[in-house]
Amino acid sequence: MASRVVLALDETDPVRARRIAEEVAPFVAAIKINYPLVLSSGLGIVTEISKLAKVICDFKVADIPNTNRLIAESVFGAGAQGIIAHAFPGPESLKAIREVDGSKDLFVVITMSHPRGGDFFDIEAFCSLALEVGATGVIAPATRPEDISRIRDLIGNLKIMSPGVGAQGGNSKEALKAGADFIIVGRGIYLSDNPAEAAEQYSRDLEIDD
Ligand code: OMP
Repeated sequence: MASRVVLALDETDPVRARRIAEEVAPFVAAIKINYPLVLSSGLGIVTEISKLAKVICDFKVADIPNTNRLIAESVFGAGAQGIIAHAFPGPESLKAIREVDGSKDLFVVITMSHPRGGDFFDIEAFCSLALEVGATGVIAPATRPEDISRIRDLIGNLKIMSPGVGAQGGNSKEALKAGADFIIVGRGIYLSDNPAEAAEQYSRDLEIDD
């Protein structure tokens, strides 16, 4: 059965990051790369890791349409299959990413997982924006399963990826039960003594309740 786990590879040592990516790739649906790894290793790490697994670049893109377009061109050109963007700059900024390559995945942040991370996010408006721009899916917090349920009702069958499992206190099974399709796990995997085993365990836990 296909894994429902996405590894958030926020490891900043490129040697360790490469090793973890190789070990964990068979057990995850994708590897999410954020600024910490790209800033320490360069965009080439996206190209390298995209040979091992589907890569989603979590650059939380949030700019004017032209700048969003330039970022998306770099990210997709480097080999990433997906990109994460913020909703608040509005539909034109998100459409600019879509227009770079409609075959790539666009995930829109609806609300965030950290304490008070939802205070400035408009769940209804952002869900309707994700639908309007033809996003692949959204990011919704495993730390607040009640938000996931609400978001699921608003977005129909767009994909939901939920971070905040493990280190931030969220529970993977509850996130799935609330409507998530995938969970995003960072420290719970890459800081563990055996990242491959941890990824396999997270993945197996989610199969049992299917
Ligand atoms: P851990 O807390 O170490 O499991 O990592 C979570 C990962 O998900 C990090 O890469 C965060 O940047 C990311 N994330 C959140 O934690 N909360 C959010 O609301 C959104 C994201 C994200 O967009 O991936």
